[in-house]
Amino acid sequence: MSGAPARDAAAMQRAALIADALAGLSAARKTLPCKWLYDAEGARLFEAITRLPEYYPTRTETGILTGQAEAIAAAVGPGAAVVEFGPGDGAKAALLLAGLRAPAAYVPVDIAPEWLEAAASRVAAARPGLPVLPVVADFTQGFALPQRLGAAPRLGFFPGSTIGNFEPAEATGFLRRLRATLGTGSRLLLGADLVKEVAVLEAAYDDAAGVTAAFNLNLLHRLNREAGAEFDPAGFRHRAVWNAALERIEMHLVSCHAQRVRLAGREIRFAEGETIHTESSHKYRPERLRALAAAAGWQVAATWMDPDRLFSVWLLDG
Ligand code: AVI
Repeated sequence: MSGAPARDAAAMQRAALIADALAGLSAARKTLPCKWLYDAEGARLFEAITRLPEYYPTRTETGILTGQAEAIAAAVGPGAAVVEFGPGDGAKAALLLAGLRAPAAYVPVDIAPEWLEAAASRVAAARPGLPVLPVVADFTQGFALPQRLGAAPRLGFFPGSTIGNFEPAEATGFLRRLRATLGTGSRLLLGADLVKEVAVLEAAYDDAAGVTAAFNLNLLHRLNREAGAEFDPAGFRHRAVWNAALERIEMHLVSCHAQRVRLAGREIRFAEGETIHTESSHKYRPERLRALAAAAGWQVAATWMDPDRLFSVWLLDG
């Protein structure tokens, strides 16, 4: 995108950010949708999080995809068209596609065209000759797959445990829409993080180097940059806490003192210790994940876990 369409898209994004911020920060319990964590700086910080010693999900899932490549390829079968939702840098797709038998195509789907380029070129390098057909779309909504896929069996790919960032009811709706997009008879390879010791979970979301804190606080910098807000990020601190009742890690920004912040012509008041809830990362027990999938019309075909049962990869039949 360039010129006027790019400016229009940026203006629409800014309007949506302001609307979400005003709605979320006017609520009795202040909240901001976690999708706004990912501007360019947020994406860079998230990339750094995935390499932290405390953040086990990425390396554990990668270990499963590598160690179980044969079993996954056998269960998926030959000729699959792999449709990845939110491919990031395409590293996991490259790993998956390297092991699959005669895949038909790779379709990375993302709302941001710049992400698609990175994924497309990494996969093209890992699997030369494989048709790579990027689609710019908001994959949380329905969208059309490229006609060129023909009758190739579809394998949706949603690694990384991003399913955990949805509220469970939203996750069901999302998985149902994926099934409608991919078509009946399709399959889905899904990564899901598992419930485990609280200390391990809290450390993964509050690392010693402070990268996750910077990732969370970047949301306030983003509101200042893009929405003309007047946050003093030094007046807030990062908190990651396990919510045992809802089996999720919550990220909050805690106001260090009573303060007032201007945002889009409004004044937002914070009491000392009041928080903005910025992200939930739900952790699943296998039986809950199975029930979630079933409620969305998917049946479990196979499950793979690491020996320490930190993380799980699921093959679902639609
Ligand atoms: C993208 N998502 C799966 C990450 C997670 O673990 O919930 C986002 C994240 N937030 C803090 N650290 C990582």
